Amino acid sequence: MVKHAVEANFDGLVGPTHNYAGLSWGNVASKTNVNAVSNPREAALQGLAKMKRLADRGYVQGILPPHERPHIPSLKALGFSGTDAQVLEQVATTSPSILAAVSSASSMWTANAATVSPSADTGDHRVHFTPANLSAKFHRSIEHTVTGRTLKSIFADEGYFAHHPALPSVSHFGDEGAANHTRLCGHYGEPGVELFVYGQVAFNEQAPAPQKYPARQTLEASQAIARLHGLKDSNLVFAQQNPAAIDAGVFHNDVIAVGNGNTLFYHSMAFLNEEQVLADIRARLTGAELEAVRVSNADVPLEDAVASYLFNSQLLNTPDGMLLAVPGECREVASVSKYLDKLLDAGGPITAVEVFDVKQSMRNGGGPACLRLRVVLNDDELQAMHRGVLLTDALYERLTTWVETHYRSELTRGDLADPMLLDEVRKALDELTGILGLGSIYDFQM
Ligand code: SUG
Repeated sequence: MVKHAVEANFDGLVGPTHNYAGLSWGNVASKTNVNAVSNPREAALQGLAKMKRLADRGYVQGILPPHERPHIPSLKALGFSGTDAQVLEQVATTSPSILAAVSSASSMWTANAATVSPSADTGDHRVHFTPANLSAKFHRSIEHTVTGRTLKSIFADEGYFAHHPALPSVSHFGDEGAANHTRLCGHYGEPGVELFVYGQVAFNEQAPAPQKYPARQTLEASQAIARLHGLKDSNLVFAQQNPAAIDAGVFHNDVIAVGNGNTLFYHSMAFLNEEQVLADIRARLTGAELEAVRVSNADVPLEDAVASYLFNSQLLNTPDGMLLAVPGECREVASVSKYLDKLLDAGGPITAVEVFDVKQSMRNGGGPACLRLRVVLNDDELQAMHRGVLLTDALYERLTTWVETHYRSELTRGDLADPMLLDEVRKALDELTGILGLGSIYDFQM
């Protein structure tokens, strides 16, 4: 019997060290805004406001906490030594780029936190989680340990939830999590089609690959996750991202496509072999017909898709159809704004468009969809998880006050070596694990 299930969205709470360090080659916004002055307080409040608006609409909205940054254990592993203040001083003087990397608040983009397969799809009928190794970028490769601890703390009941360690942290198994994974289905509680999109085949140097920017996800990583999660061939599609799109700044598939339910909203340049991808999905999707909403390059040129992050929108069920929750930048790019008006007139599955302001995150290449990890949960699983991380009015108020108390409103690269900043972060995060009831998840708490 099909169980009733919902899609819960777990947004990353932006951390107190949110800054613009230009760390992501291949991510246009990250490079464009390098050294801009950031506003961590505004960034966190923008994220909370997005969560609140969606929670108010009745969506199940969860929170994943930020990570401890600057991350002193990573610096010690690289040979910096002494007290925390001495470590910070040494790294700031000799290797400021390493300090920037271990200070990034990049765990906010929880679409990259993990790949999650709902229990309706998996071999043992538990929800499976694999934190992404994020091995393509050093600053992100240090996220998976704490991500794994957090997910285990929230989804602790082994009767319902299964946790795998991140894949081996080498380029052959480069894995960027749910940003390259979309699930299509009739109802959330029914078996779905898990679409894994990869940028490169690691063990075949002859296979098509981008020329300019790195492909962060390999086919081999996607296949490994499908095996670990016990997914069946009949529910799986592996699709290669168009290398030309990666070279135009589409560093994750969720910058050019988003799926929900029976609907895949995508740009004509998203996939290397578009027709085959659609045919593969159609052949496997049961209980619903695929609605393919294709945006042509004539309507929205690829560079406008990248600049506006049109496809990094959340696609959400409503009683009347689907809501596309777009970043504000979509109304600032003429072709995209025009397209959105046309989309609403077209009478397709997407029946509403709403704008969300996440500008602080957008300047680092993270739109509304990057900021959330989707976890499909049936009613029993929703009851079994730790509910202290689900947003309520009271929790929203509490977290807003927490941000206002602990966060700075200006941060530059020069501030990252300030030992006071590290103290502020630890104090704030210690309080946060208490607020969320998560127990000890950070290294400084162990
Ligand atoms: O990995 N930016 C992130 C953005 C991640 C967006 N996520 C998804 N598309 N799902 C990245 O490139 C920039 C940090 C800096 O430059 O300071 C950064 O890490």
